[in-house]
Amino acid sequence: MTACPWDDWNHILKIDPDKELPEGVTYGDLCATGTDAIEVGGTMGITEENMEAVVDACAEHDVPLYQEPSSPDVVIDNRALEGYLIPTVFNAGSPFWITGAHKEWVRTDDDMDWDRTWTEAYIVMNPEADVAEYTEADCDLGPDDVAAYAEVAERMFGQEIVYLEYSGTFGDEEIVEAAGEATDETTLFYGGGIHDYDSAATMAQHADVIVVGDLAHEEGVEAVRETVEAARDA
Ligand code: 1GP
Repeated sequence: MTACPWDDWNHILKIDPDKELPEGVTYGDLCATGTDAIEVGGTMGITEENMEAVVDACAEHDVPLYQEPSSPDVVIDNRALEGYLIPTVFNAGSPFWITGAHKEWVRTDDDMDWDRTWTEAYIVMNPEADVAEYTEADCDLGPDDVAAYAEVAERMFGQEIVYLEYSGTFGDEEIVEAAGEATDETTLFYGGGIHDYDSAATMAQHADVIVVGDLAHEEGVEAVRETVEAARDA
C-alpha cells in the first residue's frame, strides 16, 4: 500500500453540519484542538449548503479537511478539501450502501477527482444509530465476525481504512481489539461514544485512529482536547 496521510494520524474530529456547536464555540476553536484531521459529515439532514458552510468555516484554519458524504447528492466541490472519504458499509443489508450509491455517483459525475477520493470500509455496530437503520446493517456481530470483516476489507478488497463505527455509543473493547489484531497495514478507525481522556485512551490502544463526533457538539473544546491528548499518549 502507498503511504497515506492517515498513517500518521491518531485523532479525527468529525463535525456534523446538521448539529449545532455549544454556546460560544466556533469551528476555529475546534480546528485548534490539535486533532489530526477534520471529517465533515453526518447521516441525517445533510445538504450541500450546510456542508459548504462548515467547510468554509474550517477552511482558514490549519488542519486537513475531508468530506465524508452520506450520499452522492451532498458531495461538494470545494478546494479547501484535501479530499473525500467515502463510506462503504461492509455489513449493510442493502447493497446500495456497499456499492450502489457509489455507482450512482460515478455514473452521474463525469469529472471524478480520483486523486482525492478514498474509501472507508465501515463496519456499523450500534443498531440504534441512524446509520445502522439507514443501511439496514447487521450489527449482531461477535469479535470473530468483525475481525473477519476487517480482514476481508484489507486482504480481499484492498481497503486502506477500516472504520469500526459505534456512533452514539461506546463500543465493546474486545471487538475493537479483535479488529485491531486482524488488520495489518490497513489503518483502523474507531468511532463511537468517546467522551473523555479514559474512553479515548481505551480505544486508542486498539485502533490506529480514534474518531470523536458528538462530544464536540455537546461539550466543546476542552473535552475534545482531552481526547486528542489521550490519542497521542496511546
Ligand atoms: C460518528 O464515529 C463517529 O460517525 C463518532 O461517534 O458521535 O459517538 O463520537 P460519536
